[in-house]
Amino acid sequence: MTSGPYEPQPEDRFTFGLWTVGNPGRDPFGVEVREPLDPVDIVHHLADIGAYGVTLHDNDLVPADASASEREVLLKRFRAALDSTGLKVPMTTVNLFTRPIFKEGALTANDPDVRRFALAKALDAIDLGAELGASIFVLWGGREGTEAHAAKPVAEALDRLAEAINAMTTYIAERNYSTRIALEPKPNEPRGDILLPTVGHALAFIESLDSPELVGVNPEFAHETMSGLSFHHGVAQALWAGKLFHIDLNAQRIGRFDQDFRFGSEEVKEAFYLVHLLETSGYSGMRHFDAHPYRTEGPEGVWDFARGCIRTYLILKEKAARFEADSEIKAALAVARVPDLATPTKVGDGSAEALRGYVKTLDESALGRAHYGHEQLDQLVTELLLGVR
Ligand code: GCO
Ligand code: MN
Ligand code: MN
Repeated sequence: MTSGPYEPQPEDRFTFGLWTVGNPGRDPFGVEVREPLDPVDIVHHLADIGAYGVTLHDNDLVPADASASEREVLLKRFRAALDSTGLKVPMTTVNLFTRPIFKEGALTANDPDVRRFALAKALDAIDLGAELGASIFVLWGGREGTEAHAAKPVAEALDRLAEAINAMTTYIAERNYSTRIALEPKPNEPRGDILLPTVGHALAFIESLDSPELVGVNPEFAHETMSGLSFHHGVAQALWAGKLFHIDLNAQRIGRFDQDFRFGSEEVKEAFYLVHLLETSGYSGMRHFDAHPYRTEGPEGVWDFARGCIRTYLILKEKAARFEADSEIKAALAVARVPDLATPTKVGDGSAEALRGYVKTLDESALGRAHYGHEQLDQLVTELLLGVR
């Protein structure tokens, strides 16, 4: 499956979480259907399919109850696998959602002792990431939210979240780490409502922090789609703000549970616009897959899933290049006046007088009669994706 033009290259920067290919298929209605995978085997398999790196939660690699010497043994084995395959660990994260202590929240729990516990765990995970050479630390607040809304005033919870992230950036600076933090928005699941539900909420929150330059976002396809939003719009705004530190790729249909499907398996057009955006924007970060194989799959299906994520990305990357080169599409973009969006609105010296004088020369009804050819443009994109151009 990975032959020909869709063979991944290291510069494609494809990465997978240990918890993605290693997902045992548990869901709210059913138990595990696959055996746990050894992180070392995952590293070797990922290298075989052409991935650039692997990512992890602290406890994907080091169980919470491991002693210091057990931690060293696990890390040594894992490092040996990285060294022999050349795989990198560009991102690590912290599990602040599985254990019972986090049921009411972690960094925004009402109980200060739970918050202290969560913050200490996050600082330990930042150390682990630095030890493994990761430059991005993802923070996903899965439990930071509510069902019973009376139980958590949002503004105070945001104060506590900001306090925790400020403590993390202070720690990063004290230790001279090169780590940057990427906040991962999600609207719901597992909580009824989660704080920082969308990319937009996260971008606004970041500006209130002590070291906003160290904090960006890790948008996820499924999460923005769950909110009914266009994923590539959110990613475009994150890029525009200089805040796209990392990205989680998967697939999701609007209005469904958190599906975490193989990249490109749903919403193909949206996936195309996303890949086109990443590939034309100069984004140099990871293409990270945070998805799960279907629960129907056994051990081989897991790798069909992983190869499928990469292959679909590369196919869409090729489509993006064709989009750029297609002369009919270029002409349709001109009809849609896309190139003119780059022209500043300002007239003359930028004064209101210059603007008003200019507007007097315009013919409103002529402007109102303009057509933009969007049907033709969108049909061309549709045909490109359907493989007939
Ligand atoms: C989810 C999230 C997680 C996070 C991961 C990193 O919906 O479960 O996407 O997979 O990305 O925990 O913190
Ligand atoms: Mn998710
Ligand atoms: Mn994610």
